Amino acid sequence: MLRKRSRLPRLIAAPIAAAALTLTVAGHQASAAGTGPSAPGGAGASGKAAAAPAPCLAGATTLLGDLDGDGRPDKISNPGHTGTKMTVQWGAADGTFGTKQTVSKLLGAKPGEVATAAVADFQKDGKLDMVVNIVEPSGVDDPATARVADYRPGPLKRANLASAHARHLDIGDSREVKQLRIANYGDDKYPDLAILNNAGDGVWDREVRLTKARSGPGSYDSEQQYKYGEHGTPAEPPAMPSDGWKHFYKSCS
Ligand SMILES: [Ca+2]
Ligand SMILES: [Ca+2]
Repeated sequence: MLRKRSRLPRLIAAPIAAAALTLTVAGHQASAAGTGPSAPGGAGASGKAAAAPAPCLAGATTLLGDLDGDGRPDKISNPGHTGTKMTVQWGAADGTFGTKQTVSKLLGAKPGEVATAAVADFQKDGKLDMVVNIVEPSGVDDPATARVADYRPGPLKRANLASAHARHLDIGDSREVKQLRIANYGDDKYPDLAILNNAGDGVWDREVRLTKARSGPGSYDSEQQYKYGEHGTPAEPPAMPSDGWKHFYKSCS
């Protein structure tokens, strides 16, 4: 018993020394990789966490910014600023962009449904976020309500634009959303939302959702609506902002 014990330290000593050597080598490699100019090899996780460049505009209706969180800019196009014809092209490692994919299809809109989206970095964490609304228009005066209405903070999944932190947004609870646009209300640094909707009985509204620091677009607020909202009709719809992206993002060139 005693003899066995006395030999124990020596038996353990060798493995410990080996382990210490391994740690030293690993530590050296890690620091060497960290000091490299690009360190692309690094641990996979650290590569993924690399910050993407700030979003920028490649034209009035085209935003370059990281939507899926891989650190590479993706290309988001929003013809007419309406949010109804938005497309995404995922950025590749060599700086090119993949084929255009319609946001409507990625979101899984069904036949007859209209998908509307607005993209900006609402909480200013460097990753683009998306507001989505999916509704089957009523075709009559009575507004249809949304099947899906979410605020989806980035990163979003490439396959279906899902977010791990998506939350319901009340934009489609009682109104039929026609357009979603980025807007600037209150003049802080957080992008806000302007919504064109069918409110029923021949009334089309511009509704607003203001963004608070780091929380994304808020709920309906009658004071903000009174201050920034507007009524109209299908024939004379309320004015909608088209300079939201331009206000918050600089040109890429
Ligand atoms: Ca990306
Ligand atoms: Ca964000």
